[in-house]
Amino acid sequence: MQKDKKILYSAVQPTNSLTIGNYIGAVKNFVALQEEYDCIYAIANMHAITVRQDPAQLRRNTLSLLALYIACGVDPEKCVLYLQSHVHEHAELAWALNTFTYVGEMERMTQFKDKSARHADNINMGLMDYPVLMAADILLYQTDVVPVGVDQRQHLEITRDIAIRFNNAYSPTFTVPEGLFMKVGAKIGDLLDPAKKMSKSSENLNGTVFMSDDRDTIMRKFRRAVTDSEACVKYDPETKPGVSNLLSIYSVFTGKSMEECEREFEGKGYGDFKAAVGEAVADSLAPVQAEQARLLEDRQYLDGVLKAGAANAARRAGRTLAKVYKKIGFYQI
Ligand code: ATP
Ligand code: LTN
Repeated sequence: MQKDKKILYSAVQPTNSLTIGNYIGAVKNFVALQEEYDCIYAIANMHAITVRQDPAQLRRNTLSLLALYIACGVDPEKCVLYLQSHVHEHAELAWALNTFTYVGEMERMTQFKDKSARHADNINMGLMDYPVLMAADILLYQTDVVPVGVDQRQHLEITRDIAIRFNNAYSPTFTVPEGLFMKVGAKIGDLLDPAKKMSKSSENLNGTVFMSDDRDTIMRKFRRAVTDSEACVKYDPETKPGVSNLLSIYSVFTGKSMEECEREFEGKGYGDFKAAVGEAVADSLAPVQAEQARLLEDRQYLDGVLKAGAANAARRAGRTLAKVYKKIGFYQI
């Protein structure tokens, strides 16, 4: 056990294929962080069913996300990598935490309001309870740090509130986690509407670049990306949201600083700029896609990773849940 390292937890839902927004805002950072922290990464399939999923597709997406994690460099030897539904403590802690969460708080969550509007025919209790399950995920592992995109900031705040509330009602039980938000790429915008976050569930997917897109599709999507009429490649998210979004993507995929990127495109037109961003993304994704495909052929290896991950996660989660059950007065034999 790595007691000297801080505990870091994050998860991604296996809905659809991941976008480069998910990659930049989440998975890419997971790789860099695994050296410094005691990392636990989950595939949040229990969160995924808050929106109706096709069962066969959900199973496929689960393995595909696992393979993608590993293909991107998340190392199952260095961190805990597991499937949320394999560890029953998540559902159990979520139930207990429900009694420390107010209906009004959940109704105010931005994501709940957005998703209720988008899925008006299925505003189920799970959709509303989503942040409590997320709090259970995080608190079960005595997490210190949670790297997520800014869209999850509100959920992290409520996790902290619930932890503090529980600790005050009994005695210190949960570590109160901190969010870790990256400076560049915390919110990648839609290529056609950069004010909106790039999402795998937009109506128009021409502004969303998927990790699984081939080179031609990637080039086409970047060619059509919205810019402005200035013909000047400068980073200024306020006045130039489209160009700044493309610069952020370019900077992340090439590893160059923003200044370097700006200098590279001095005096160049948007056509050249957009083509260069597309090339950089396609070049970076090609080896990841190849490795993901190779891993997906090796089901035995992937199942082994999930099995080891679940055993490890369950051991850690079990300790916290036992403490909680004792404090709330569940009789133990
Ligand atoms: P959807 O796009 O369907 O609304 P989602 O991608 O937000 O769903 P998750 O798959 O759970 O939902 O997100 C995984 C991670 O990716 C989270 O940490 C989230 O903050 C991050 N993320 C999602 N979209 C972006 C984005 N456009 N820019 C940066 N980070 C993002
Ligand atoms: N809701 C998250 C996915 C998620 C998560 C978590 C992230 C589920 N459980 C715990 C961090 C910690 C999202 O990113 N959309």
